[in-house]
Amino acid sequence: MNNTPQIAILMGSDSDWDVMSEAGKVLKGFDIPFEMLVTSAHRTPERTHAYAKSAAARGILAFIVGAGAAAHLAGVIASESNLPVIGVPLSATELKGMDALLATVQMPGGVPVATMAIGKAGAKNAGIFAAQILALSDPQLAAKLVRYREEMAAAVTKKNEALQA
Ligand code: RP5
Repeated sequence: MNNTPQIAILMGSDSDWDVMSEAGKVLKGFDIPFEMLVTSAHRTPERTHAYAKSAAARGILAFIVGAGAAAHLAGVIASESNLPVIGVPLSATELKGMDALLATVQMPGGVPVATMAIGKAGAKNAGIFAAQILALSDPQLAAKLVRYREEMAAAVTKKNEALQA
């Protein structure tokens, strides 16, 4: 198996790591190689720009980017790369992620960021969304996504049956 990372999971702070790990768990479940690192739009701007510029040449196919507060990281990555950027707004302030949601989703026309829900559900969905992008050219991965849905539905049915018992 080729272990070159295909997805880059980025986040603005180590305090984001726990929530963003949800995306990593999903990718791992689908056997998608990924890398995960902290890089900040504000605290390490040069490193962030250089990383975004060089990612495609290293084999990265899409970014998953989480940040809280004035969440500019996903937008900055999108401004430096033509790869798809999936944004995950995180709850890091008294505004509980609404600040990050608006900062992530309100991109100017021409520079898209596919924005997920705030927090863990958003990070998990970002992993699935990245898998769906890769599955467009990978029938084996597409089959795994079909199974994932079937298992999710079966788990709901099972829980419901337990409630009825
Ligand atoms: C953002 O500020 C980060 O993405 C994080 O969610 C938030 C708070 O960062 P720390 O002060 O915890 O490092 O840039």
